[in-house]
Amino acid sequence: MGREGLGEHNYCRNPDGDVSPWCYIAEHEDGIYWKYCEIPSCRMPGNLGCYKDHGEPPPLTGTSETSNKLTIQTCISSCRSQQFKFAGMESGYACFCGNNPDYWRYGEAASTECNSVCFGDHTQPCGGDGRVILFDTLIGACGGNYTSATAVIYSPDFPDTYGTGKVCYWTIQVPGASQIHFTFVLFEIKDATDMVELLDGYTYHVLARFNGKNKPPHTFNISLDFVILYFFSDDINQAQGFAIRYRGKRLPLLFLPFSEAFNSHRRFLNWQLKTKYFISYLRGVSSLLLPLLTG
Ligand SMILES: [Ca+2]
Repeated sequence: MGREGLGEHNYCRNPDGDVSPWCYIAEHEDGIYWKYCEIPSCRMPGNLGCYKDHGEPPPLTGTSETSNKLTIQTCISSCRSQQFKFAGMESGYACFCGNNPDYWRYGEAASTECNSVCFGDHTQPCGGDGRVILFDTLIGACGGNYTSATAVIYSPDFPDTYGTGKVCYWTIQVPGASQIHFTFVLFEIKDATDMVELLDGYTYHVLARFNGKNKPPHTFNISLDFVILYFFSDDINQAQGFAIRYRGKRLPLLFLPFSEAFNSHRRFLNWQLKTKYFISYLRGVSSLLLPLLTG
């Protein structure tokens, strides 16, 4: 990849939240162009990779269709609406859906072999000749429920621009977390009417609101185990949207704010007292029962 880049450096990077890192290259016919780089560990989460397809049967055996307007998200949306977990694009115009856990069975290929442009968006990769690029259909969904310790949530229709009139909610509830750490990997919203909000999952109180005028910090923490992510778009000025990573964090008692530490200490004292009373209660009961049983 570095050898193909402009100059001697390896300038593969991903400033625009694309499906893979990329770099500018010098093409003989077209002048300067860009290509995806082969760095599998740097793929966007949910891009499952590039796989070989020998045709019969294909890696995804649910349904398939072709379209000369294919984009990554038109295929993902079609598969998602049919309740499939995976979506795959091939040769720029073919879309496969399926739930096959063994989609890798013909072998993984270099991501550079899945560089055929999508017929509906020439900036997106839609597989290759005998190569299918696979995605989780959760990408670009309008809403969902997340309980895993960490995940990345994308704006609706990602990596296409988000649609008009979207109203989406995602619940993020991480059992046992004392706070949730958020990172905006990508934030591209052009106007002040489209917005991303974070709400307290218990009270629905708005904790933060970000839009094209009020951009979010790169990372921030919310001291809750239950947060709701909300997205709204109006009818004009659509954009790429966002990708936000969250990670639930457990803090040791030592690092909890004093009031929380005091509360857990008080709960512990309450528990000790209750246990003590319960033991006394059992003793009392047994002292009543004992004469009955022995008598
Ligand atoms: Ca707008």
